[in-house]
Amino acid sequence: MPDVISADLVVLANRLPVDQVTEADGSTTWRTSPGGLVAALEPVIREQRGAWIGWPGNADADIDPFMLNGMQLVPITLTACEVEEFYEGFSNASLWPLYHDLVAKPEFHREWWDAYVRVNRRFAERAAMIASEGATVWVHDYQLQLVPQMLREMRPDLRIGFFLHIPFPPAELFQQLPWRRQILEGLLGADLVGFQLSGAAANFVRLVRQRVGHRTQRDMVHLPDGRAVRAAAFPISIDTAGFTELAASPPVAARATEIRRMLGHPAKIFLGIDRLDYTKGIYPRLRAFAELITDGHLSTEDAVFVQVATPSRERVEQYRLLRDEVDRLVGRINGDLGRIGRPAISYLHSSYPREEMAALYRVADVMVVTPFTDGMNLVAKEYVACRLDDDGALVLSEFAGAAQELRQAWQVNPYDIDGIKAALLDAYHADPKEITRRMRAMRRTVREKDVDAWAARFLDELMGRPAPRP
Ligand code: GDG
Repeated sequence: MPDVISADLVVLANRLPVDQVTEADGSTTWRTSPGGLVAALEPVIREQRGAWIGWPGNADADIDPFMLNGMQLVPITLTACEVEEFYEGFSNASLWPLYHDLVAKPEFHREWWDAYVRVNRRFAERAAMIASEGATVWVHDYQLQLVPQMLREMRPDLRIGFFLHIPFPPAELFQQLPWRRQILEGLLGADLVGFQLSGAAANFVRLVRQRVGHRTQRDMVHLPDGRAVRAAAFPISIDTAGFTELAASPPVAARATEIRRMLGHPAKIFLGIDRLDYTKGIYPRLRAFAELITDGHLSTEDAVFVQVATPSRERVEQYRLLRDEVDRLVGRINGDLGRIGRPAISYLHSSYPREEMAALYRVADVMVVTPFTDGMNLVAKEYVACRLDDDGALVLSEFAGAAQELRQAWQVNPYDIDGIKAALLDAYHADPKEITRRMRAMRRTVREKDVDAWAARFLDELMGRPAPRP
């Protein structure tokens, strides 16, 4: 492999933190994708001469490593068949539904598993090749759970951390996985295994005790070779200062005013922003809102619901079905309840720049986040960060990880449509003083606990683990 520079810090994630863009003259360049993870890790990686290993997003792309914004980016090639079996198959049609409480039914296929093992090994081999002696390696998420063990076998001198961005299921569900033991052993290759919530860490430790038979003590797993692995919670967050600054910028403020005008100045704007995913609970929230209109509690003059559903995993069957289901629901609601120029739901199946997201957060009086289950949910935190005047009501599923920190939200059970209706109405009619009291407390939380603090806490903890014994 040409021109790889050895690195003291190596991050592995399914995707590289960049998107390929085509310029006006037809040439292609790379642009950093605007996620919080990238914002948090970019300065650390730059400072430590670090590298990021990931898939560039196109099948069969064979791209040499390159530098961007002080990060060394190392693309991993996936064939079209691997995209189908490793990414769409095992990652998103086996693990994703299994880890999300069976909201959809997971499918298990042995050839998907074989591709998962093969691709995990490719990532591990690449990391083994570029990590410098004694380097720190941070592996991310459910697509790469076998990497820690594979990498430890190749390079016992490394410090290895793993962070799971999605929920870790209780034993009763995890046990369905035909390759449950391999996944647990894969994760145990790390020195530190991080989860969003302490309940997930406890699930993991319990499963390791039951299924692999290792001795455990509180949050520690003791392996027969004398190594100890710590499992703990590190709730992720957002680039709070970045979002607040963006929301405060004059173009975003002007755009927020324009959006309200274009929606016809309703008394209140409700907002949902999600990847179009069956875990996000889009259906029950739209039904709840529609029923409030049908029941006469709200009218289309009082309220409009703006729902942004960002296209996601469109080649996976369950996601196609979901899209049809939401399309039908929105069509029916608007057909039944809308009037000319006044739809009940303004539905946008599209992805937007960050500025537009910030303008939407600024203009929304009631933000509705109702996942059936969610590792954290950053959208809820982003909304809070953008509420510069300490106003705005957040209706939040109690099954989102964020509910443990954003306690002042109107919390709901997403399976209980009457409960969602009651919370929406309560948030709609809430006294401004009450709204401010709640929002102020939540703003303090996201200010104090931002994504930089999250990354620093994880890396400090990882560096503080006993030095590996090569
Ligand atoms: C996984 C876990 C965990 C969405 N649409 C657009 C857009 N977004 C951005 C949001 C937000 C992010 O995508 C979505 O993050 P979430 O946390 O809400 O959900 P997942 O994608 O499922 O993320 C989740 C997270 O990992 C981090 O650990 O919290 O539980 O499932 O940042 O703003 N951004 C732009 N345009 C869009 O149209 N620019």
